[in-house]
Amino acid sequence: LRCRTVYAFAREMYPKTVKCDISYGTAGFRTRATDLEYVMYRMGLLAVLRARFKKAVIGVMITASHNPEPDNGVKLVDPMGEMLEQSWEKWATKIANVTDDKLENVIHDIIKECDIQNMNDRPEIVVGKDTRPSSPSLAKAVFDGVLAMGGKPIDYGIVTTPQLHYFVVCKNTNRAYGQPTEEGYYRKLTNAFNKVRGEKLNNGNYTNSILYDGANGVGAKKVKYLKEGLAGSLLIDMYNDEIIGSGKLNYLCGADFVKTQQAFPTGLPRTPNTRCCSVDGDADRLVYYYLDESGKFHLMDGDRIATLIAGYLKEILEKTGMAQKLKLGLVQTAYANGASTDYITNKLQVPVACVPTGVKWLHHKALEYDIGVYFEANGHGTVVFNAEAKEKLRNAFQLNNLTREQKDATSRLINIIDIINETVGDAISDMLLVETILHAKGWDITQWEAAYADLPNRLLKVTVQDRTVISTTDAERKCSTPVGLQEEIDKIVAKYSKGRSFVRPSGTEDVVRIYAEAATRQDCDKLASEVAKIVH
Ligand code: 16G
Ligand code: ZN
Repeated sequence: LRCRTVYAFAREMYPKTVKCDISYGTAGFRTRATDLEYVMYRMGLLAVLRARFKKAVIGVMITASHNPEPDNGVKLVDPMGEMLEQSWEKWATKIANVTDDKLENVIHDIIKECDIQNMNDRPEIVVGKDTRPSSPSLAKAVFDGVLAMGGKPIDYGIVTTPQLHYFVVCKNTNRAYGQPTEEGYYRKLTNAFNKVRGEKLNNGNYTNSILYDGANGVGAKKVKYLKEGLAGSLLIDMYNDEIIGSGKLNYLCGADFVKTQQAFPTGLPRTPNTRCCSVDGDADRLVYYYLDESGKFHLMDGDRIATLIAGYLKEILEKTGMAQKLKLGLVQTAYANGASTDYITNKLQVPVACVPTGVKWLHHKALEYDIGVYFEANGHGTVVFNAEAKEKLRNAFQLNNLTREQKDATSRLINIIDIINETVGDAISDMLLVETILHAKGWDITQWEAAYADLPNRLLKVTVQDRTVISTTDAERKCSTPVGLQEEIDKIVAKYSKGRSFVRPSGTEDVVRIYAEAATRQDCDKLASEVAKIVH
């Protein structure tokens, strides 16, 4: 009977309205909201199959992150907060593109190939959405899919993407990670933050206030609750908080705008030397920046945040006396500024790994360290601690053979773990972590910036007939096809001091991206345009 409901619903309520295929990419499905109802319904079906297969709670997040307001999207969240496992991306693509009359076949294929036997289980599917006007009706399509397939949808309403990841992990760890409620999330973060900060709210050149750009989205809505928990320990001055239906989501503001335009967002007061930060439309990215006295814009992107965090964790680990026992590492992508990689490798002496673009690669690699910091230059990242590392720290704290300094550092580090949302990059949690470190160091934003100077860099995109002819290797730093392209790039790059350039097909747009950096702005722009010419 249930199966009949699944297909009848599909035909009658959520017929496939779009002919051209879509594919489940690095950020799930993302397109115009008006083309997504049947996709959402089908993702509801798939989420239940995935949950039965994993015998765990699965998440569904409805968001198009930093895209314009008329877009929307969906991604599935795996049991430990990871992105949907790659081998299932192909099922997602298949189930989204099949015609209504073949939907049944695909579902049977999945059940058969994955050998799902517990088809009568009623797994929980936690569903969240961002503030887009299209999100409520798309969420209803997900619920209908979950119900038709016999799952139990749990509606978390409007939440940030990282909050949804957190809820999934809380549920699957039997609450060991925290309470699976919004209140539990704020309490965990703010309690830890307030504890580490202590009585002294300002320190050295650090002042405890910040200008916050909410991108007119969920990141603005949620900070209101965070502020209650902070109880004045950090003063967040909120801007761009017009939320539902204003049409202003991510418009001339937000982390993606600030990073890609390298420009100050609209809506914030242009007060010189003031620490500002922006989050994106689903609050999983964060960048910092300020204007100097002459009005010049200075950006602290994901690379800067990563080096600040990795440097600080190294320092504090040394103070705990456990630096030899716990392996710390940083994961970046090819887009990381060469100066940041240099600084972290040579000055801070923290090992750095490079992986392909996309959170799943970074997260996975970071798990190879005891303490793994990962960040994309665009501001998405977090820190993951393995279970053993946490246990070692907690055990050490219980022992009586630590010096006062070691004990303080250990307790600090244990609290810092609770400020961090380890399940995925989280703008709100990352902001609390950055503020904690700047406070501990007594730094204002210019002191943070002084650590190293970014190499001038440029990102271009070119449209080609078929971007799939370009394939890459060595974490996207080299092209393997078309044959000969890499040699040409190498020849061009060799002409420039500190030159570096690579090209890769985008995973989210029909374009090829070109990245270049060099010792001077002029060289960098020349390098980028020379490489763009040979890709065309
Ligand atoms: C997706 C990725 C993001 C990556 C971006 C690159 C996730 C959740 N998101 O948004 O990490 O930076 O794609 O886009 O993995 P591109 O392939 O178009 O350059
Ligand atoms: Zn995002």
